[in-house]
Amino acid sequence: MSEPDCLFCKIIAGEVPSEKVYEDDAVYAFRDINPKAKVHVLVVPRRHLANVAELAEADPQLLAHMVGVARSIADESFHGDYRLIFNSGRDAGQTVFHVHAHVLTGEVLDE
Ligand code: IU
Repeated sequence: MSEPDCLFCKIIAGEVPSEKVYEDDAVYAFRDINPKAKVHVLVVPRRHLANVAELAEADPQLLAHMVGVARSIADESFHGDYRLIFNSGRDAGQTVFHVHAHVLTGEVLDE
């Protein structure tokens, strides 16, 4: 289920270092190296799927679980408010083709 050339598969496997925030059987969450908010965490399913549409089709419960993890991170680091972003496709800014949710929280966010 992991792809040999995928950066996030390597991070999940511990082959590339990351600052872990949370993990369970289904997801791994770590701090983005280039944070766009005081708290910027990437929530990544262990299962390698390319984008959010593929994930929603293959395993909608896993997508729902990721949303729950995002909410928990926001509960712990702020008062529960957060922005959740899935870039999907190169022209939308996706650079890593292993689906991930950007969780932005920890401060009042600009619009
Ligand atoms: P994107 O939605 O595919 O653009 O998000 C990829 C994110 O992965 C981006 O915000 C990067 O800063 C982040 N990232 C990282 O956290 N660690 C890395 O080693 C690399 C990218 I390369």
